[in-house]
Amino acid sequence: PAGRTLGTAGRARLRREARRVLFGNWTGNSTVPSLGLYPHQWSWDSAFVAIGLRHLSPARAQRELETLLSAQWDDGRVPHIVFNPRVPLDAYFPGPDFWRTSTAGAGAGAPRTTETSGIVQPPVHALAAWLVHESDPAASRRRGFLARVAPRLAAWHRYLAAHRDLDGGGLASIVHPWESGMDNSPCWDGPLARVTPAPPDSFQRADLTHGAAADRPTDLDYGRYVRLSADYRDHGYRDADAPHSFAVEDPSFNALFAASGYALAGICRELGDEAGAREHSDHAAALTEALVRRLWSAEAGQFLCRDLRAAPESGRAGGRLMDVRSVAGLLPLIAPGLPGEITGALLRTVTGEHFGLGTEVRLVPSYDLEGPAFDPYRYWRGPAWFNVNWLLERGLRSCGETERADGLRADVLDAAVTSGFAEYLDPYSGAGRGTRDFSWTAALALDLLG
Ligand code: 9YW
Repeated sequence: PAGRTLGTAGRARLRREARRVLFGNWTGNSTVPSLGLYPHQWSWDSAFVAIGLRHLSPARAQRELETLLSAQWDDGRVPHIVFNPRVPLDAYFPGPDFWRTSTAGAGAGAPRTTETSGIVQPPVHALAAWLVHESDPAASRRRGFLARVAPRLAAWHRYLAAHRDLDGGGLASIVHPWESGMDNSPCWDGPLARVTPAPPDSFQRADLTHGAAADRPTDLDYGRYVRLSADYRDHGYRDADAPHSFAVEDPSFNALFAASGYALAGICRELGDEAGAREHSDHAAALTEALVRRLWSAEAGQFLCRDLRAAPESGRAGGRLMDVRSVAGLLPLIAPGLPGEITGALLRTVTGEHFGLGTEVRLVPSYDLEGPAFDPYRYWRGPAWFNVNWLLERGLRSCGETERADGLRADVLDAAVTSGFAEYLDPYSGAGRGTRDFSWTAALALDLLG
């Protein structure tokens, strides 16, 4: 379907509604992704939320990021969840009584007085901080926003570079599916098959109280998520000699790392730190080079995930590329400096039969429309997500694909408002799935409104 353009009244309604969602989900220091389903602060959600909040209140957007970064560990990791102590323990699983980071994570430098999870999410934060600054540079300078967050962002990037390059090839690895932000992507089916699930009676899911079972990960997935988290916790969340039975190089995580590296270079330059700027842009360029060297598949016409625990192909880098087409493999479109032939191939893939942009679908799906695991309803196994489509819109625009970017922008705006700011959509019909009044859907729609 062609892009639908919102009229003036539609735009005003979207702005009003997005504001209602974001202000309704604001807790005083940060924003919850959703009041019922996700009642704490999530790491990459907060970055996307700040990108939208900057249009309503740059001060609040700054605060959102500062709150998250204040829960940073001494080793530099930014936890994927920061728990709100006022929320009942059984409202979300796994909660603070499972992760127990203030005690179990003491050796890795977890905060003593704030409970967090022990894993991470994609590093979108420097990009968000830079966009928040740009929305009102005078207000940002007055509060010394960038000077405040820059050392924490630099420590975060150092953590990923120093502790998560598990194969020494220049990319950061994820050690849990939740770290990708795309929890039950079919990419994880292979690597997870080697993980012994925790017994079903050893934990109690809370998500099914708010979401339909058919839209969510399965109990077997959860058993494996729990096993991986518990093993890391029981190792004190230390990365040295960690027993990670799941270790994957994810193109989306690393593309966001590269984009944030360039943003961090911009932040350093603004602060007059030329050496820091050079360091971060050199590192971002090296990440892009490593993405191409380790994860590009010319045959697939997209990036693939590398399973570091699989038997290596002879003569190649560690582990094995997985022949599974996730939208994660298209997100390097946002990394500046990709070779032209790769950008061209990515554009062919996103508009081809596997992802259908501009032809069969309303928004780009999370996984291959023709893949054996495709399911239009189940979470990251097919549905279209707003953060992914926002990133693709940005990537298309940066490659000069203005018309396609404009079309996608119009479709995202229309889908956001007609679905009631759904968490995700059936990519064909555009019908909302998952929870409603979802924060990053509202935030990123607001950002695309401009
Ligand atoms: C869960 C909060 C998070 C997102 C993830 C998404 C989901 C948590 O929700 O994971 O319990 O399933 O997969 O990307 O950050 O919105």
